[in-house]
Amino acid sequence: MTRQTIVVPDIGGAEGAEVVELLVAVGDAIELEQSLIVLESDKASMEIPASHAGVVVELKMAVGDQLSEGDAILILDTSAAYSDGAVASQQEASSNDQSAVSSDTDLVSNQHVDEGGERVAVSADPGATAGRAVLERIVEVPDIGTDGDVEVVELCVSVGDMIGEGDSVVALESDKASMEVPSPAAGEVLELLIAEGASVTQGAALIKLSVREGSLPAATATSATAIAADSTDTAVKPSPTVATANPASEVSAPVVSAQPSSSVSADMSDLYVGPAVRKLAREFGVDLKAVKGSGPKGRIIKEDLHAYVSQRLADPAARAVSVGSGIPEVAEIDFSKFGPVRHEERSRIDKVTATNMSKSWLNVPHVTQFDDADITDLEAFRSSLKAQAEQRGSKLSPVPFIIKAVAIALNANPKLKSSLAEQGDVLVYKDYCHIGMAVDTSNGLVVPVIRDADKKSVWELSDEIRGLAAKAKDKKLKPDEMQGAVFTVSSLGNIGGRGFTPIVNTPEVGILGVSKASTQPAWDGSAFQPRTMLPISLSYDHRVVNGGDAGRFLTYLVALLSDIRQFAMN
Ligand code: CAO
Repeated sequence: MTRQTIVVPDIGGAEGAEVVELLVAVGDAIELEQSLIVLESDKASMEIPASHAGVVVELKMAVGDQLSEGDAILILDTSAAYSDGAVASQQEASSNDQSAVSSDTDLVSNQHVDEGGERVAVSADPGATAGRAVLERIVEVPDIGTDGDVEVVELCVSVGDMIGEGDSVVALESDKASMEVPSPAAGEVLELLIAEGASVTQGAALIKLSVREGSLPAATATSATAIAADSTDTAVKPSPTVATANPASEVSAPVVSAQPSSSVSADMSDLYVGPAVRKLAREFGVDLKAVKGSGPKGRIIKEDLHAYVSQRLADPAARAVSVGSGIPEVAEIDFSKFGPVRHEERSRIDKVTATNMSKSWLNVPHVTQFDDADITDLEAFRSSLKAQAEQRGSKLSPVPFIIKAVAIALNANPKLKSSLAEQGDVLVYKDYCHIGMAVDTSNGLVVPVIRDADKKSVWELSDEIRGLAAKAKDKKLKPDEMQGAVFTVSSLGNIGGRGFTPIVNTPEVGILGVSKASTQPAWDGSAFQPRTMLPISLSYDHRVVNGGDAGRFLTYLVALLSDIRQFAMN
């Protein structure tokens, strides 16, 4: 087997991007460039492609981990047989290789499937690819240093959860200590075998876990007993924990720890708190060391956290710090009082956008100015280019013309592309013209950046806009493709609306909102003429841009859009 560690490639300098989705599992045969995981940074989601083909033998991270360039994602078996599209045939070969099955089976035929307090079964997995076994594993209460009962004070997982090795399964409380029982392996929770409040002793079954072969902890491998189901025995054994072996499975034996995992998580020694409360504390931004626990042995329970937060909010001094500017908060309402409701966790991008919008709204004195550009000639010209666009294999929307015109207008009005520095004492003028373009994606609003928009032709801008928008929608944008804009264009023209007041994307000082063009009657001095009018709105930071600056910029922009021959002069 040739093991190849696949690492996070250059993701444009994003540090600590969160793993939000695993797209492959141990045992999967993957192709070159196949997406492995989805990472989410503050700015974007991106799928990380495989740099080699092969079979996944080990995952080196889990959902929720923070990864940076060079961090390991997984280990692939890239043996020649697995690469170059030979994956399927290799699997076929291994599934038919009964001699390999027997030899491994011989090795383990005397082993019990109930070993060291953790019962394991190899199950048939109709969905599994050949070469990958699925184990059902009962996680039990390990040696907790007492013969007496301990109470299950918290269930940390639910059925269907994908959990990582070491993730807490339950929190237990004895008369001596609180402790969390970590999962000995990564997998999916199939069944909860215990309820909160139950009294348990060592060996009691807690949950049933479905574990992919190979995802068992590496640390246990050295002291482990190799177990494989007898491939000749396809009957379900009487034990509830034993299922059939998948006769088609490759039989590199799953490895099972002979010892249960350690029972007490390290930081429980000085702080008794369950993972659910820890998670809540992280969401509130509360340092748990400041919270007094009222549970047995000083355990911090949810009620302690709520009381702490309420008390902090009631304290005017703390409040000024925690909610900034002393702005009264909007009270949360229990909407279920009025009818059925559904709660959905927001994407990280949505949450970051919300924070950035609030930050800009609260810090930047916004003014929005409106105008209409007569784009009748622009539209006629654009229509005349339809065939040419088709020949080039693309489509030409009004947006590249708008970006081109904005770039020209920005260079003529550089204050609109400046930023404040040194607490507002200094203005930074930029001699480049990178323009951000808001893109609406299923994952939230992202703003890829068109570099040097002022130096590109309308065709080049069109291609780049389409490319960036497609990448944004496919979560393929890198962080550096979303950095460095001097100004943003937010076009809702393809969606509709007569005008809106966009929020400045700080530290930029201006943003252009583009609404839907429509045919309007325009008075030419003797009669009304049908003209195509494009409503645009400019929001600006009034600390930097005054009405005169904004008026000049917008008037010039309207002139450019109304007479695109001007483009040729710039
Ligand atoms: N008026 C009328 N029609 C317009 C228009 C306008 N201002 N702008 C675009 N259109 C039309 C085009 O003519 C084209 O129609 P045809 O195919 O009939 O010619 C269609 O809309 C093209 O739409 P598109 O989405 O494929 O391409 P686009 O270049 O217009 O827009 C992009 C690209 C990325 C800006 C857009 O897809 C998008 O995501 N917009 C939303 C941005 C957003 O959410 N802003 C709000 C941010 S603040 O919350």
